[in-house]
Amino acid sequence: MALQLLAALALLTGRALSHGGLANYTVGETWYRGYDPSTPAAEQLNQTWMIQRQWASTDPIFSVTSPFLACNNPGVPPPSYIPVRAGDNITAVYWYWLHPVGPMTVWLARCDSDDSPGGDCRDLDVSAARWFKIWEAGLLEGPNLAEGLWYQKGFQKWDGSPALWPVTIPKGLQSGLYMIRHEILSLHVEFKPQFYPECAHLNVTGGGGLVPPKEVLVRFPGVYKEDDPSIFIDIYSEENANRTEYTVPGGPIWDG
Ligand SMILES: *[C@@H]1O[C@H](CO)[C@@H](O)[C@H](O)[C@H]1NC(C)=O
Ligand SMILES: *[C@@H]1O[C@H](CO)[C@@H](O)[C@H](O)[C@H]1NC(C)=O
Ligand SMILES: *[C@@H]1O[C@H](CO)[C@@H](O)[C@H](O)[C@H]1NC(C)=O
Ligand SMILES: *[C@@H]1O[C@H](CO)[C@@H](O)[C@H](O)[C@H]1NC(C)=O
Ligand SMILES: *[C@@H]1O[C@H](CO)[C@@H](O)[C@H](O)[C@H]1NC(C)=O
Ligand SMILES: [Cu+2]
Repeated sequence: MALQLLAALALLTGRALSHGGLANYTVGETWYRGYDPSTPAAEQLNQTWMIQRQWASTDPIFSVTSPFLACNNPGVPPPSYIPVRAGDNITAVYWYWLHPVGPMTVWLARCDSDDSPGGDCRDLDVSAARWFKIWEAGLLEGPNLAEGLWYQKGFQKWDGSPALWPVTIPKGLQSGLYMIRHEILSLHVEFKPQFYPECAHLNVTGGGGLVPPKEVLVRFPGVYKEDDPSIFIDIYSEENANRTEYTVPGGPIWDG
């Protein structure tokens, strides 16, 4: 059944069967086009409409210490920003997504912070940035990790149409320039986690005075550890056969 589905999807979309990624963003009715690894880079990089950091392929990042864990490979910054009001939703639009298991998280990092005053997100070193998690979802329900319903399985349509992932920009967040980082972590291969991060530049307006506390700020790479049982895991193992709890890695959520 899985193979038939994959074949059907390949026909429907006409795309090579591989992994996937975050294609576009919407805020309200406005669409913001992201980077497309199947279109020549020269037609996209530095275009005034570009708001997403470059991800050159749909391949995952396999290492928690990869320099590309923050914003994918190579992560070339775009010139523009997605304007969004604090408290509004931004929706990530994925091409069909085919992996069912693992957590999904959304992170922000201030570009013009004390660390980089007046900073443009173009100049931000995303591996040195201080990220905070604003959203997460893991195992929603089900008998165990392998067969349960994860958000990752639930958000995709399974019919070849794009998958939508909305999150709310914290209402009280201080206005300013931020990076937004969406990460899907796929755990369907034993002890071989696959990270799919994509980053875009945000111009947040209408916010409050809230700044996340130091305790929730993390770095990529850095926050994930080799021995984290939520990351290096065999979901099919006997010991996980009845497990219905899963802790999303990366620490607590700060959502204002
Ligand atoms: C994009 O702009 C940057 C900064 O001006 C420049 O270094 C880079 O070569 C440009 N890249 C392309 C593909 O034009
Ligand atoms: C993303 O936007 C591009 C350009 O408008 C469009 O060709 C593509 O179909 C969109 N992808 C998804 C998954 O919506
Ligand atoms: C806004 O995002 C939240 C958080 O994901 C979601 O629960 C809600 O349904 C979204 N609202 C809209 C209108 O998409
Ligand atoms: C961010 O938005 C504000 C308010 O619209 C605008 O004045 C400012 O120029 C924007 N900054 C960037 C870098 O786009
Ligand atoms: C899982 O549950 C089944 C059915 O109740 C039981 O037979 C099995 O021993 C349990 N396995 C573990 C590892 O607890
Ligand atoms: Cu994949």
